[in-house]
Amino acid sequence: MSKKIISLLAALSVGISGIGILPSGTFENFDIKADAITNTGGPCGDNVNWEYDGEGTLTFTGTGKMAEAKELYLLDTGWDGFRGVGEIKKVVIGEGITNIVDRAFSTCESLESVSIPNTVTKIGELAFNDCISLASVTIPDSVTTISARAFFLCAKLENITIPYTVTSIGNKAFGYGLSISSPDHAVKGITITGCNYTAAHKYAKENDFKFISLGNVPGDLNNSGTTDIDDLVIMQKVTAGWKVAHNKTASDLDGDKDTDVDDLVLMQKTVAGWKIK
Ligand SMILES: [Ca+2]
Ligand SMILES: [Ca+2]
Repeated sequence: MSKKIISLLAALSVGISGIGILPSGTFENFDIKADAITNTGGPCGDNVNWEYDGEGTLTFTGTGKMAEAKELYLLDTGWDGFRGVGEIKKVVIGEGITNIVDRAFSTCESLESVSIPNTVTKIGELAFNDCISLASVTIPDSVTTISARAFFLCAKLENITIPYTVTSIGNKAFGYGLSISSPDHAVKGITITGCNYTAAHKYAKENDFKFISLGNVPGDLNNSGTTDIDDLVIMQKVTAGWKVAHNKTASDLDGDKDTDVDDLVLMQKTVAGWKIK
């Protein structure tokens, strides 16, 4: 679908919402009440609201899930009229919100900064598609899934750090699309920073992108990209004095340059699901 058509649909959407006849059921998981919609804010989930300040900042507040838009190509959100050049420059997603929906900020061509809280676990498909002004993004370590083409056509996004909590990265999630006419070309200078053997490492390898290693995931003694019961078993043997092959930098969890029972305790907590800083 051409950009002109998308813009037209967006404009229509705003027009419709402005005169209060937006049909209910626009979102799959949320039954919109037409009278609750204004062209500067409204609900987009059971407990999530959006608000546009008219000066470039789109803010989301609340808790839980943002609602998914229903149609594949219709952007279908209340803020559609502010996509495109010259409008949304900054997106602030409030602490407590757990996802960024598919196509949430697709074609927000002036978007320069986005704040993602460490409650978000999933970044949806095409969420930041064609955000041509976006030069940096911080992915918090709450995120586990970055969906296909999440940052597609973000030609300025050359450096991206992926936390080891991310276990799934979709096709062309980032690093692709210098322009709409060359969607298969890698972004110049694309560099991924992350831990060895993780989804980030695999994505960099598969796409032949430069990878800057942050070392193993803390506690990943067997180079699997995750820290789990297998690593704990190795750690128990190491701290009991056995000679077992393992990644020595990953075993020193508290950073005191030695591997001992303190590290074993931290490892037990990690494997039990505690977040160790
Ligand atoms: Ca491991
Ligand atoms: Ca130690």
